[in-house]
Amino acid sequence: MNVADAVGRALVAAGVRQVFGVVGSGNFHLTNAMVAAGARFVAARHEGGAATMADAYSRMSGTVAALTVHQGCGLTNAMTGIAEAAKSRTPMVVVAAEVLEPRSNFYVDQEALARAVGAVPVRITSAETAAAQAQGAVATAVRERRTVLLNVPLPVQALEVPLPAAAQQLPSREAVMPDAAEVAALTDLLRRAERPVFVAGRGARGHRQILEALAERSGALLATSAVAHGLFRGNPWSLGISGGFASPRTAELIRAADLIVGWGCALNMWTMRHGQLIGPDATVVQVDDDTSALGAHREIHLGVTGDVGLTASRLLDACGDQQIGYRSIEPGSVRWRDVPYDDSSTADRIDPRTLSIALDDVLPAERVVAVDSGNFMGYPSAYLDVPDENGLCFTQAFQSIGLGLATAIGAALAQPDRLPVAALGDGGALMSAAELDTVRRLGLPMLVVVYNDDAYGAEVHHFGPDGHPLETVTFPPTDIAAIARGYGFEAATVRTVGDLAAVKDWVNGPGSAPLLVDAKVVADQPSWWLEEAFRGH
Ligand SMILES: Cc1ncc(C[n+]2csc(CCOP(=O)(O)OP(=O)(O)O)c2C)c(N)n1
Ligand SMILES: [Mg+2]
Repeated sequence: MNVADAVGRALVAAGVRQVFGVVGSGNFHLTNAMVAAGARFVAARHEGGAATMADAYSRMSGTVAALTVHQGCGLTNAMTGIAEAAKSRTPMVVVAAEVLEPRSNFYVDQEALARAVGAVPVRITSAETAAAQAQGAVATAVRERRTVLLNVPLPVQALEVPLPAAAQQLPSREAVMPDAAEVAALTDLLRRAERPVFVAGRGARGHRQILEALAERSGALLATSAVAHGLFRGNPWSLGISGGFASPRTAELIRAADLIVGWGCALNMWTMRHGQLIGPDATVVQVDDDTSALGAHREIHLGVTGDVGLTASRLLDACGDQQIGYRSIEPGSVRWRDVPYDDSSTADRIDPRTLSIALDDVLPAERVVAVDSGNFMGYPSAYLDVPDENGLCFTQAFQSIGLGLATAIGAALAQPDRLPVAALGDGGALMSAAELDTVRRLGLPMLVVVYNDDAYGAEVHHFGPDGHPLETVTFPPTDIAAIARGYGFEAATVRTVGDLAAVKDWVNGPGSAPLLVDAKVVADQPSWWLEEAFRGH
């Protein structure tokens, strides 16, 4: 056995079951070794897509996926997706071939690339250490929630390994026990609060039950950040998403809270609308198992270092009597789709709100939604209902456009019983169009919805009002439906609600091909969240 085989085998032994990539000579043997050891490999058409597929798969499956790339250019192509994963603390391993000879065409300082985007570089250095170093890479990804770049130099890959790697235990992250004094301090705050609101973030995913029980006991209302959307779905005291996507009623109720507890949630400028959702007299608490996250985005009154589940459970034990808290009010509807609006649809352009509501009605409840970046992104995020915290995959930590389609692919493979929905702008769709091939090749029953305004709408609305020239950010119409048909999709051009009959037919049909909807949307207004974001800046 050589090092390439040993590394592939060790990665799978350590828990990697799903691999995405683009295979070149440098990662050919590594990839085949992972497949031989039992992993599933999905060939993407661009490494940028492969990186985000692995990221989304890890997020929506709770496992650690791998990305495999060719040395140098394979890795640089993947960097945007790797940056997104690293910023989101996605446990993921990037297995990259590497050349160490600076005169090679493929040479680039791969370690520096990893560091530049917050990924952890690791290198396989010898035959003797190969298996342990590969397993160590997975362990770092899982235990420290990091995106790890595992560099495997070509000369090392070819070395003979004397013994096959021994089987080992799968790494896991240990739950951090909260400090008793910090729990006591939060117990006290919860007991005294009259209008407590819990805002659950990524770290709260998987802890619905205990958080609901504690919220019930302390009379708290429940909200989430965008990355935990769906966590409290169906709870009558759930306010939905906190932040830019919050409905007016949700924002009003959070703004009136006297205690805000962020659970595994950064309470960053997006989730707290640049602080505008925090009332002047509100006490702000953060619970996180990573001490460095406490107070990283805003001033907090109390930080509790601890696992969300363990901390909530300690608090429930300590809280004592049931309290009315914030549950004396009538929350009313907190859904965006119940907010009245003037439908701006014309004969040949559909209002993006009308489009989103109609889609919400026609799509099955069991869905997994991925949203790209752009002016349009608030509509699918706020108007499309999702079944639980694995129903929206939100790869927006780097705010890159072009990740939405690959996100939907990774999420679809992680949640195979759900209808995958990719909501994209025309800019993001055209940037990532190569992965339409991957959707079709995998036979995914995906709906791709393009909110097509023939523009980089975010820029148009940012700069248009000041009278700047917009030729660099506006485009002649592109027939994205025709492009999709070329990739083997069914496709529909949608200008009116009536045109959405095609989606209904597709949902009720055999689903033998994915469907792309090229929705020509009204483009004269910036979306509400973008307007607010501009104001915040
Ligand atoms: C990789 C990348 N390039 C550029 C940008 C800047 N940018 C932000 S939104 C946007 C326009 C996106 O256009 P589209 O996908 O059509 O969505 P729209 O804003 O029109 O709704 C651009 C270019 C970015 N965020 N990411
Ligand atoms: Mg656009």
